Amino acid sequence: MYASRSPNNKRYTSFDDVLARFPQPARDGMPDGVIHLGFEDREPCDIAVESGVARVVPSGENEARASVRCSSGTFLELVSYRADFRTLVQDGRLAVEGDLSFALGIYSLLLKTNSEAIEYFRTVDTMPRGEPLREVPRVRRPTRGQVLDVLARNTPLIAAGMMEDWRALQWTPERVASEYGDTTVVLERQVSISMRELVARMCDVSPNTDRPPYVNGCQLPDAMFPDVQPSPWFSPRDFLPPQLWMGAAARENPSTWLHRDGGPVFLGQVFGRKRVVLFCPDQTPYMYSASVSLNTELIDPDHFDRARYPLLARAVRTECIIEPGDILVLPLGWYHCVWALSPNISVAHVFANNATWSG
Ligand SMILES: O=C(O)CCC(=O)C(=O)O
Repeated sequence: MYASRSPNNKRYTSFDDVLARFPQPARDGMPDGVIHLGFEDREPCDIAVESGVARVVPSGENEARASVRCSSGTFLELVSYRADFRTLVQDGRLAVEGDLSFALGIYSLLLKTNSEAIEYFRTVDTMPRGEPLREVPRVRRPTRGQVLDVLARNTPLIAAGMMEDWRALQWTPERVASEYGDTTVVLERQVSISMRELVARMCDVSPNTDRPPYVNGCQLPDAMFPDVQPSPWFSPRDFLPPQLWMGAAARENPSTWLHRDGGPVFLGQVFGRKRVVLFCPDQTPYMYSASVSLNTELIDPDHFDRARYPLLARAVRTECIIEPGDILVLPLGWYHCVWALSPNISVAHVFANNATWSG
């Protein structure tokens, strides 16, 4: 599937393409409600979730559980994986009111049930494989050919020694606070915080804190861009803007819950160590993912309700530890759950879109 560039492109070209996606099944567990999409440059649109189905309904007739305001161009960028939700909110290009989780649920519905994406997931979920992977191979300075090979075989790899030209490898929380202290980043639930305050809070966490502050993939602030290099193997155009993952260890809890992403991920470890638990896409039958999608109901594969999720006990997992200078190459469809083992900084590059990858 990585052998050639697909002529098809997952990008929506018009708002009518978005509307054509409805009706469609809502995600498992999504509550009923209406989202009001108010555009600066076109008619508003309301989408309702009722009894597990999302459909377009006449605008303004129902009380909205959440409402979003932006230009239609921004909206198309957002749902085409061309812009990051948090960054748009932070930049004031998109405003959300009401139930944020509901708004994010609708957003993920638009992103993730795209028929091409479903086809990609189906392909990796069902491709023939040999023995389960016992250990993630660590390769020093793999070539582009080696990386293409692991992507084609859909197996992960730890690439060591590829970040030597990242100035970010010199980052420590203290250094980041002193160089980028006024820079704002976004924590979970859209809370903005200055880097200075984040570092102060993450370095002052009691070992018993279950959920210390964690920046979960917000767009790397512009000021920090020059310190990281895009993947050495591909063009910067193939990636979403780099994402920052930064914070303290959360006792036994994962820093980032179990999930999989819309494209292969290159997770560059900058400071501290991380434990990553991985499940191959062929384990999907045991993962309680809502049909073929990115999300699973499970959030922590170490602690879960065995009566409710009995199949997870059958899933084969692989674990690895990544250290500063490692890039974890995660091909499409691999579920991953991540624990920061200490104060931690990572930068991820995610393929923007399988279909526009220009290998
Ligand atoms: O480093 C983390 O906490 C999570 C990274 C991740 O899940 C991702 O890049 O998809």
